[in-house]
Amino acid sequence: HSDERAADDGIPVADLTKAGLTHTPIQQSMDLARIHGPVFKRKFGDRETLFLSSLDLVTEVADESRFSKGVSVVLENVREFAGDGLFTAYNDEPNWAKAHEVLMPAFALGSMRTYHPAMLKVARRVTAAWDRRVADGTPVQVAEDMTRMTLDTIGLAGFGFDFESFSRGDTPHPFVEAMVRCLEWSMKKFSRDPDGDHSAADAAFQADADYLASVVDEVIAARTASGESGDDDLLGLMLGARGQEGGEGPTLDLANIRNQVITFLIAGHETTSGALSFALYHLLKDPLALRMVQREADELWGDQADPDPSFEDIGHLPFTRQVLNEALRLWPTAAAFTRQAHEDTLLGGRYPVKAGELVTVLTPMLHRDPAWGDNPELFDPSRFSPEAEAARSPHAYKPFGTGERACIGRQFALHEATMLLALLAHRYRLIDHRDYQLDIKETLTLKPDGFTFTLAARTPAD
Ligand code: MNH
Repeated sequence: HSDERAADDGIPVADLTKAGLTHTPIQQSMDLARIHGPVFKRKFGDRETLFLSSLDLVTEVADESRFSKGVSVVLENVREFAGDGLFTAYNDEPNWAKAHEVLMPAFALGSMRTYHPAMLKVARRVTAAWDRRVADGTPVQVAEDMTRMTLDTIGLAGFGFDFESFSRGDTPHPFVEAMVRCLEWSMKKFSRDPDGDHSAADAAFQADADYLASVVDEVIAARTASGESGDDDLLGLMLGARGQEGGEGPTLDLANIRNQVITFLIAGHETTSGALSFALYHLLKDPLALRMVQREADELWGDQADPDPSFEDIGHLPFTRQVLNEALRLWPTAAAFTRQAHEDTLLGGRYPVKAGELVTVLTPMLHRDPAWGDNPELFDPSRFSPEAEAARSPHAYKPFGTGERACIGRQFALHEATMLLALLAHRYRLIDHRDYQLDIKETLTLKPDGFTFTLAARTPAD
């Protein structure tokens, strides 16, 4: 419950200073948008954040001549352990442009051909683990397994490092545990008591951050010592761009490469894991959509017990891709992004924003704007048919952010996730053994919490 008052500028203010931020700040903000509409300020202590979620206003802040990416208070905290990595760099930090130039080619659609074998190898770890669930009838912990799979994939494809997440039982790799604690620290720091003593939490955080850096240094040292260039993975590209002073193109220093590796391990797995988990949730609850994914997979792989998806196959799964798009509409797993005004300006001709001021786009509510029709809560992959997409503003859908600082890993995530979804739908029946009710956990990203189903083997094409 929040105090309300309309400030001079007519923007409703929800003051949460007394009530406090919950441990689900995105869902709390979605509720505030439902109460106050697509423009409101959330006040917490002496900090006010302007939230926007209508198509017309997001169209304005997406205009790169008026706004750029802003580094939010939470991202400032993430900077404490990801430094000037791509995700947390300031727009004018020279290392952003250098790293962007070095890494862009590695994320073009064609480069996915290079990562395809590693992605398939890890997809097979999922089916091996799930085949055992079929055999013993135990439920799958969906988000946990998707996190294992996306972490192993970015580790192998990006850096030639194997986290071996499927052979560790319930205890993740210590790197992952440290990373999760660092993310928790950066989220909690936002809402903590300014007068409290947080030195113990900060010291524990620093130890975790140092540990992350030391693991990454080992990965880099192992690559350097092996004498292999690994030219075509992310680490190989970054190391190759080092020390050719006077050569063509920019160079990256070791401290920055370390920040990039940490950034990719974080950005490259939490969000994709959530996207897959929400897609599986919706397929479980929508047998017709599941049937259509199965039909598409059957068309490619028929009744093969162990299909061998080619790189090209993944481009022939348009409906599966639509399912992922629609899951990311309802639950964009990186649920907010921040924009910063270049000059004093008026939004919608009436809401004043000062030069340098930050505004936050609340993506799940943008994705429920009236532009999506009168039943935005309905899961409906046909919203992403080519005709429907052509008829809609590109600014109505922003799960990967916007502009120059939009997600670099989009193709990577979609290739990996489309392949896995189709393979799973081809191989298993999903059984909703507990009538799962959606319960969303927020770390920095969104994930269905406590989500399980059981499995049965499927005879393809039946
Ligand atoms: Mn990703 C930026 C969402 C997968 C690496 N990502 C962003 C932003 C969003 C986002 C939103 C913009 C944030 C901002 O404006 O502050 N990312 C996603 C989603 C998925 C995803 C929803 C999966 C689904 N991201 C990935 C993957 C990788 C990756 C996979 C790496 C392999 N993302 C990045 C990086 C950036 C980014 C790096 C920062 C890019 C930049 O600012 O130059």
